[in-house]
Amino acid sequence: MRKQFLMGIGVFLFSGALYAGNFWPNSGFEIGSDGAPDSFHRKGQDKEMQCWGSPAASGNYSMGIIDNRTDAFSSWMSEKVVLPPGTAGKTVILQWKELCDIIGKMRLSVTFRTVENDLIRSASVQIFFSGSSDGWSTQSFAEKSQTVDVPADAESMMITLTSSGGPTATGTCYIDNLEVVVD
Ligand SMILES: [Ca+2]
Repeated sequence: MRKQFLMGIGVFLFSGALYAGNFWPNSGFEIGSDGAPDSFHRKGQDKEMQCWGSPAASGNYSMGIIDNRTDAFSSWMSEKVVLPPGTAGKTVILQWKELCDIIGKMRLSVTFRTVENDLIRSASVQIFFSGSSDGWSTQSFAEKSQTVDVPADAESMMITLTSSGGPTATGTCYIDNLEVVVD
């Protein structure tokens, strides 16, 4: 019941906000259950570091990591998202909003897999976060984007937010409005 209610709110809030052609599910992180947004699950050494809730750039939820340990890291790993037909071999644009204050590095990791579920290692992309994002002092999310080449033999894509840019990294990083469109 709660999930249906949230889905209704999500569609209402974001029907006009999403970029045309976005194929990443649950971009605003508003839909979820059991302490996690749909499409992502908890990974890493310390599963108490992940957070799902406020602050948010849209609606009531962002997805984040608050890492206060220099000896451990934490991650939110997405499920496999099947690429829309015709995406393989092209370039996609990742767009997201971030609110981060980090000592060391955290990162978004983008990976691709073949139809046989083999990781295409050469195509993996790491997008690093460090320091304070624009607007941190006023708790405003900064808008970011990054182009990523999709290998010709890719069938699916995964995105991971992790505080492992070295386990000594500490700080806070929230992301919201994570969208992927074909360039
Ligand atoms: Ca949101």
